[in-house]
Amino acid sequence: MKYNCSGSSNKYSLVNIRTGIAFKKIFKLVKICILILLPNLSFASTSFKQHCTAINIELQQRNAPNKLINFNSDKPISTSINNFNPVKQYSYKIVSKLVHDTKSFTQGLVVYKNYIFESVGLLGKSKIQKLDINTGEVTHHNKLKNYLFAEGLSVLNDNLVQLTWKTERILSYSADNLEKISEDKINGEGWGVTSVNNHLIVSDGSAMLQVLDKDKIEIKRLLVSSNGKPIRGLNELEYANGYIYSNVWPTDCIAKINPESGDVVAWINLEGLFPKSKRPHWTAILNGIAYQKENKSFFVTGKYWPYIYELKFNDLIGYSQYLNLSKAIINGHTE
Ligand SMILES: [Ca+2]
Repeated sequence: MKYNCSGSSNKYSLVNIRTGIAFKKIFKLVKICILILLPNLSFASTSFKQHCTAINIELQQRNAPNKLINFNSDKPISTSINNFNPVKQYSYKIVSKLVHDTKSFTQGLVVYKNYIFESVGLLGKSKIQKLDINTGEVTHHNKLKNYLFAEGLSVLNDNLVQLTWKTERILSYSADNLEKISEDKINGEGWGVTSVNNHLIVSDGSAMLQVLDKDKIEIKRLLVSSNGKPIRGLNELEYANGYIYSNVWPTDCIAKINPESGDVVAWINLEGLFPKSKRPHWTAILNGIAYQKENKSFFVTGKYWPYIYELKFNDLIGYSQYLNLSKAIINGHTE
């Protein structure tokens, strides 16, 4: 194409425009590189090392080997992100550590009457156990039938309730001695469970939580999203102080969820709690969250982890600023 520019000023304007376009393209490329590299740099500030974001979680789920699951009840994930607002990031403080059985494939954790109760999974190895809250020692346990794969655990009407993965059964136990009381039908896969006001909140690995009444009948569904993006892989749950806490498979991230809107209002990144280099298997992720009202403490552990950690959350460490950059790039503009 030949430009018919008679004046020198027009020529220079054209050069300036071309230079400006080139710089804009370079600037956009640099921004994309920063987005990809910065979260992984060891010297990056804490606010840039947030792996607990909708985008990073989706990436980890895609890259997880040997996926075990069917995400079966949520809508397809949208590729666009709207209504972007920075999501809070909380830090944590370790208050104490209790011994935890490294053979326990932890699927659920709950505190009740000053004991910790744990659900342990895998076919042929599933059980429920009661632990001393001061030492972590097992005081009682009850093994499940070999065909049941234990999942989440909570308390309803003073009894323990335990989900099973694909057998659509929910089991009830005495909190005193873990004797089985009843077994009921439940629909769909069972992953995590928590309770509030005689209702159960149940996850199935999708971005959708089911709310069940005391008779285990579904009365409501809640789509969980962060910045408008559904968060799939909701797993072990805990209700505390008006919010639902859920870890997100297969990460060590906990989402703090508004139970009315389903919005993730904060993330807690527990990746540093038990080093990945010491884990025996990629599935050895965080998968137990229990809240003790009296001390306002969270007890957390993971599959095969050697400790149950007593933690305090809350100190705000920042907002995931680079998410705004992600949004700009996804939407095709970087200004
Ligand atoms: Ca729990």
